[in-house]
Amino acid sequence: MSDNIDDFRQVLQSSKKILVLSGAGLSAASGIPTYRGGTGSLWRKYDPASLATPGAFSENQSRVWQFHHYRRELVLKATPNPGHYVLTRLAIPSMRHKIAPHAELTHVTQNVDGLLTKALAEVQAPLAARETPAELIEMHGRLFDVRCTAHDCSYLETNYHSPICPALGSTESFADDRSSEPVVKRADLPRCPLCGQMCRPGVVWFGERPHRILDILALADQADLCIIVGSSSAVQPASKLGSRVKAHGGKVAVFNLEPSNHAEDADFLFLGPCERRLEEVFA
Ligand code: BJW
Ligand code: ZN
Repeated sequence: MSDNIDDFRQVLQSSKKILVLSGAGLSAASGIPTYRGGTGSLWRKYDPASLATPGAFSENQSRVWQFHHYRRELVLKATPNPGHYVLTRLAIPSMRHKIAPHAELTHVTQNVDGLLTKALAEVQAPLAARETPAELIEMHGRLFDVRCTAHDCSYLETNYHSPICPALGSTESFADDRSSEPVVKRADLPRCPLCGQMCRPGVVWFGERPHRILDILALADQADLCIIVGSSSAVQPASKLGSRVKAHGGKVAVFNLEPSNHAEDADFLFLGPCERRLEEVFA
């Protein structure tokens, strides 16, 4: 395992297929709490992962919607950080050219916050000719997608309203309260405009199938370099991608505050805040 930047740059120069996998640590410097570890990952008294299941939603739609409302509002105010911009520039062929001249690149993110898409819009705006950027796969869905829970209804919308509905807006003053919790009536939670059933956040919960998983596994089977940024690698199937790349002889580079699970697979380990380390390594 190495932290030698020159050696890593040589690997970049010769790579033909690069897979970037990002996690919550990438957005930490934008003020979005991570799911595990660190201070501030609890919401009220709840572990966010305990709210990320279909069971938690059917048991308490009010609580799960309040959690999502809280994070929607946080993300609406957030801006991308230098880590998002480095990875976004890497996704634009002419900007990647000197660093990884022969590479196709795909960015798979576990993040649901949409900050990479925001960064892309900003990076692309001043470009004279708009280039097709590398594909971004949001494998755990999007915080601003809202979909109907009825089995026979396929309603899906992207919704940036703040608040998403008046009743959730009035729960904000409880955001940091660990002792009491308002209850929002089912009828006042987001409903489907087509069939009137309850809507749910368009994110992937535990036990649900991540988006484009077969494509993602195929990308890992072909990648000669996997760059894993700010993920604890605690959640499958994302946690398996590094070892999948290693299994056919590809290299793995990890950017994290601490040696995460993936560090065992890492050929390169760049410890420290990724928003700083990415800038240094991809300068
Ligand atoms: C920094 C930093 C800085 C901080 N710089 N670094 C038993 C029962 C039921 C299910 C299972 C089971 N055993 C296994 C499973 C499968 C399950 C799973 O893995 N569970 C384990 C937890 C046990 N997985 C699933 O169910 C997945 N689906 C699935 O497997 O389907 C089956 C299938 C697979 C393949 C083919 C076909 C079918 C679905 C997982 C869904 C995850 N959903 C969530 C919630 C999203 C919605 C929401 O927001 O509410 O996604 S959970 C949460 O964890 C979120 C994240 O995307 C995901 C990963 O977290 P991430 O990104 O790694 O963040 P953290 O917080 O864990 O780590 C942050 C890291 O950053 C840390 O390492 C820090 O050090 C670092 N860091 N600041 C650099 N500045
Ligand atoms: Zn519906």
